[in-house]
Amino acid sequence: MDEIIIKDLQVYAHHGVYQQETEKGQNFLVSAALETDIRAAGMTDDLGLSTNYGVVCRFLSAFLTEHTFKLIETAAERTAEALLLQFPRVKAVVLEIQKPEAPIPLPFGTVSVKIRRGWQRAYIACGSNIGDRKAHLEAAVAALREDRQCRVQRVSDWMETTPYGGVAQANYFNGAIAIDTLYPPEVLLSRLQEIERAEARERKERWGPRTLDLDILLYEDVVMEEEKLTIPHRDMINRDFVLKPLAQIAPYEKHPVLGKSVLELLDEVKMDGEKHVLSNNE
Ligand code: A4P
Ligand code: MG
Repeated sequence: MDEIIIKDLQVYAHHGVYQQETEKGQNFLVSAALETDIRAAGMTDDLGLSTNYGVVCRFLSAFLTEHTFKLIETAAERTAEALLLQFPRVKAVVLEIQKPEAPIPLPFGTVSVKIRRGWQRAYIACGSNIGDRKAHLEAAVAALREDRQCRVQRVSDWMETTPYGGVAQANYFNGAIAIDTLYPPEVLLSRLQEIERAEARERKERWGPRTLDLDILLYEDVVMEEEKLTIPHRDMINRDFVLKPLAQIAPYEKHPVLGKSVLELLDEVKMDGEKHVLSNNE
């Protein structure tokens, strides 16, 4: 990805653990590599298609002088987040904050922290089979749209499906949502569970009826297997009601373990798997 690079922006600010640091202040040097596509701006000579580095410098300077943090770790974390929320063309930022006048009673050049933060693509499966099923799914999309740390990119059709998993229950509506998010996977899961709770989801029976179920299917090419969170979703490859809506919004996205696209996985489940999708089933 292209980059716009700012090196050693000087900011006089008040971050530090010691009282003298927060009271008197000191110089910090901020460097940022903004990962962003600048081809269109380069081809047209139009600043409107890029991110103005002067504005970014003023933003960094204002943010770091208006806030006070004990740790430069926190200063970097919060600054990166604010920058990503403020400048929509920036996909990720590598941010370094140096503290060359840190109170260390030894000769040294500088100390710094350096982090990379960015928007991450995640795919979410949603399902409902109690009450106004489509309204529950719409509520999930609305809640994600309202969350500044998430940007809803695509939403599939809601597809009516017969229940899977052997529990006798009403038909579902299922769908898939593509988001870009600043949340790491575990935090995204908590956020989705909050949204489920807001729709009065009660956890009773495994595979049983629910007003709203939100599962993380894929998160970039992350592979993790913990009891609380498994990515890619453990059972997605066996579920036509997951793969069909997912194929609508991300047909060529690859399963990071199997190396197969969503379309390939859907073809396999269509051939050998159970059939649950009633509508949209060409
Ligand atoms: N968990 C682990 N990995 C993940 C992940 N990738 N995304 C953990 C979300 N959660 C994940 O989920 C149980 C635990 O899984 C969570 O606490 C989380 O830490 P849950 O939603 O609380 O409970 P559950 O309903 O017992 O499990 P789950 O996995 O959500 O249910 P399923 O397997 O999705 O089954 N038939 C049709 N046609 N359509 C459906 O949508 N859904 C189910 C629910 C059954 N039959 C269905 C449908
Ligand atoms: Mg779930």
